[in-house]
Amino acid sequence: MSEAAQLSGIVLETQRRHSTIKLSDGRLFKCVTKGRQLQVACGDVAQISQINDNEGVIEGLADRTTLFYRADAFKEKLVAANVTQVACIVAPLPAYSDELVNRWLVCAQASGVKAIIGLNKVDLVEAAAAANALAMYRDLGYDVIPFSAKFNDAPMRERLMNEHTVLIGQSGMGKSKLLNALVGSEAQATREISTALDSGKHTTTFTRLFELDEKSWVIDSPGMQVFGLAHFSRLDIERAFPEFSELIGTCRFRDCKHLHEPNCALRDAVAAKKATQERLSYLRKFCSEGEAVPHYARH
Ligand SMILES: Nc1nc2c(ncn2[C@@H]2O[C@H](COP(=O)(O)OP(=O)(O)OP(=O)(O)O)[C@@H](O)[C@H]2O)c(=O)[nH]1
Ligand SMILES: [Mg+2]
Ligand SMILES: [Zn+2]
Repeated sequence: MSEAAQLSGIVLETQRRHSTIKLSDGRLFKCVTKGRQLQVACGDVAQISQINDNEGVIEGLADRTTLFYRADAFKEKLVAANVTQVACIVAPLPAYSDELVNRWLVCAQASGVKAIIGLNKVDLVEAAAAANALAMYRDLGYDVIPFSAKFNDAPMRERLMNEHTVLIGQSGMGKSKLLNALVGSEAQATREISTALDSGKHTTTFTRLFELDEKSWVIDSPGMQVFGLAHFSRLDIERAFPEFSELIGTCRFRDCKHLHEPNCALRDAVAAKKATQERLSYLRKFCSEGEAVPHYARH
C-alpha cells in the first residue's frame, strides 16, 4: 500500500458510496468507497488513499466503538458510528410518538450506548403536559432534559460537551434548530412546522456530523418515522428494558413470551405496579417483530 493510504479522518457526511472526510489537520476530502461491501457511517474513522488535494478513496474503516442503526427484514440503515450517546429529541408540537422514543431507547441500550431524552420547545405552553408524560422515563433511569433550541439551548449544550452524540427524532422536533444554536450559525436548514407538515417532507435529508470542540461532536439526522429493531434478538430486546431486565429468565416457562402464560414474572411486575402495561406492550411488540424476520436476514 502506498504511503498516502495512511491518511485517516472522520466521516462528516456520507451518501451511498460518496463521503466527506475531515483529516486531523483540517483538510477535507471527497471520497468514494472502495468495493461494495464497506458500509460507511457518519462518525466512522476512515483510512483513505489520496487521488489529489481534495479527493480520495476510502480503503477501510477503523474498528467502531459503537454502531447505531436500524433494520427491518429487507435492509439496514446505518445512522451513526462511534457515538457515546443518543439524544432523542421530542417536542410538544408537533406531537411526538411515544413508540418511537421507546424504539430509540431500546436500540441505544442494546447497542451499548447511553440514551438521553431532550424535550425541546419548552417555551410553548403545551410543554408542561409533555414533561409530565416523560416523567416515567426518568423513573426508568433516563435523563430528561427540558430546553428550547430557540431561546435557551444551554441545558442541552451542557450535556453534549465531551460526548459524541447523535440527535435523533421525528421531523419538526427541532434537531437542526438545536444544531444551529450549538454551532452558532445557520449550518443546517430548518423549516416552519406548518410548511413541514403540509409538504410531508423532512427538512434535513441526510445525516451530518458537526464538531463542537476537540472532544465533542454532534450528528444531525433526518426525521425518522420508522425504526426497525430487526437486528436484535428477543433476549437483546428484553434486556434493553431496565425495569424488566433482571426478571428475564425467571418466568415459569423458559420460552415465556410474556403474553398469557401463567406465572410470568413480567406480567406480575406490571400487576404489582413495578412496571407499566405500555412498556410491556412495547416489549412484546418489538420482540414479535424480530421473530417475524427470516433467519437469513440476521447476522
Ligand atoms: N417554539 C419553538 N419552536 C422551535 C424550537 N426549536 C425549533 N422550533 C421550530 O420547530 C420547527 C422545526 O425545526 P427543525 O430544526 O427544522 O426540525 P428538525 O427536527 O430538524 O426536522 P427534520 O430535519 O425534518 O427532521 C421550526 O419551525 C423551528 O423554528 C423552540 O425551542 N421553540
Ligand atoms: Mg433537521
Ligand atoms: Zn414471562
